[in-house]
Amino acid sequence: MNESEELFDRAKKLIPGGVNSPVRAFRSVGGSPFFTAKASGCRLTTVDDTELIDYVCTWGPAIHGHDHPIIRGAVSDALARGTSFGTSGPAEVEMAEIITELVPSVEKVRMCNSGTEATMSSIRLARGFTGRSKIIKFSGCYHGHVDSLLVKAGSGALTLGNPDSAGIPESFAKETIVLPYNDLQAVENAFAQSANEVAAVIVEPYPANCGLILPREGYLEGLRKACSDNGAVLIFDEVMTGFRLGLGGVQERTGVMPDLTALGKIIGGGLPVGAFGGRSEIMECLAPLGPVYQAGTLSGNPLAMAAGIASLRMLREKPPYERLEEIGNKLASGIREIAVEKGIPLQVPQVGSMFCLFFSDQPVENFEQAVSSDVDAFKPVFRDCLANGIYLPPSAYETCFISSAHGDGEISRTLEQIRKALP
Ligand code: KE4
Repeated sequence: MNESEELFDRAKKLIPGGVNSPVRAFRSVGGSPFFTAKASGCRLTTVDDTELIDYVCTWGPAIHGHDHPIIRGAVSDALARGTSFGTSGPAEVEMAEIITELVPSVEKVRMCNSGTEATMSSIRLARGFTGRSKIIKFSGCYHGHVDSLLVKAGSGALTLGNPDSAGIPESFAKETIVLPYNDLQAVENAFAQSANEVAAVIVEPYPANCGLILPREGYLEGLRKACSDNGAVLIFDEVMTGFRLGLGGVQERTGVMPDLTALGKIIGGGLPVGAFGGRSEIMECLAPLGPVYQAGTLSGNPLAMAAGIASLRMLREKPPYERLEEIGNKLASGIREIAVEKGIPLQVPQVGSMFCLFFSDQPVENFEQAVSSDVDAFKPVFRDCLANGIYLPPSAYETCFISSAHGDGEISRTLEQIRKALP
């Protein structure tokens, strides 16, 4: 038994499933999960001293690679001034200034401690602002473990085969309308049936929790119009895509402006963080100004702000997006070429530094098509890659991330290994 296996055995005695987040248990890909001792650049080193090229990037935050010296330095400087104040501090003001400067639709922003808190608070705010209770979400989209949104959810919920979590009262679930992504008619029908009851539509503008799915031409614009026509709040969950696909995320790439945006991951530079923001008239419904309550002991924590500000300043000063697009494209097209050579039905959707593998002979445009792809085909590829130093996300329903620390050498090594791993 190696050290990861020993640690996993100990963990399973005290932590449900041995993990603090389900997807880490490797349940859908088999085998015992490795434990990480350290991370640097685009590599993880396991407690058994195995080095892995990392395409999970701690699920998105590590866009600069792990343990970036500028982020490390910022955190250590902040550490010398204390870990938490419980009062407001200067770093929160700078963080708000950067986010409102760079995310086009965000006029006011509130910090919190996770992407889940960001989407949960956005939903509550939309309900408080509109006085309505129904929410429209899309099957396969994952917005964190929010009661109202763990209905036909993606990510770990889908990976474990329970996209509808237990523990959600029927009274909650009936307020959530779940529609297929990329189907505007379904949205129009839903509004026609419950027009004045819909508080918000929440969407991952580029869903990346049931693999990576891209919007059909005009789809996001159609969501925008349907919300405006029906007085519903459009919420973009950009926890994953915010600052990942450009300084202004998907809303900048597409020009489609939501009313509220949920953020997380990259804005914390690897420390626990979330944020939600948008139109001032909506944000000003939040306590202490308005009747919608939201709070957090560690919201705007000085260490998380230091890491996040360092990360965002680097992105603003030297945007890596062209390079990430180029390297992402190189990797995705390389994998497609290998699949064609081998006659394997494989789709490799890619945008910027995000890509995924769907074992399907058709492009995947929604959750239903994602789950009917050959999910089992992913498992041996994952295991073979892992055994040869390439760490892909441990689920066919996640998205791979590339960081600025991934270079041509890593890409060639990865293509070589994927060529061996594909049957
Ligand atoms: P957190 O509460 O995990 O910080 O964020 C929830 C969340 C919200 N919205 C989107 C679009 C997300 O992707 C996430 C979290 N992403 C998953 C990975 N797909 C986190 C990994 C995990 O659950 O361990």
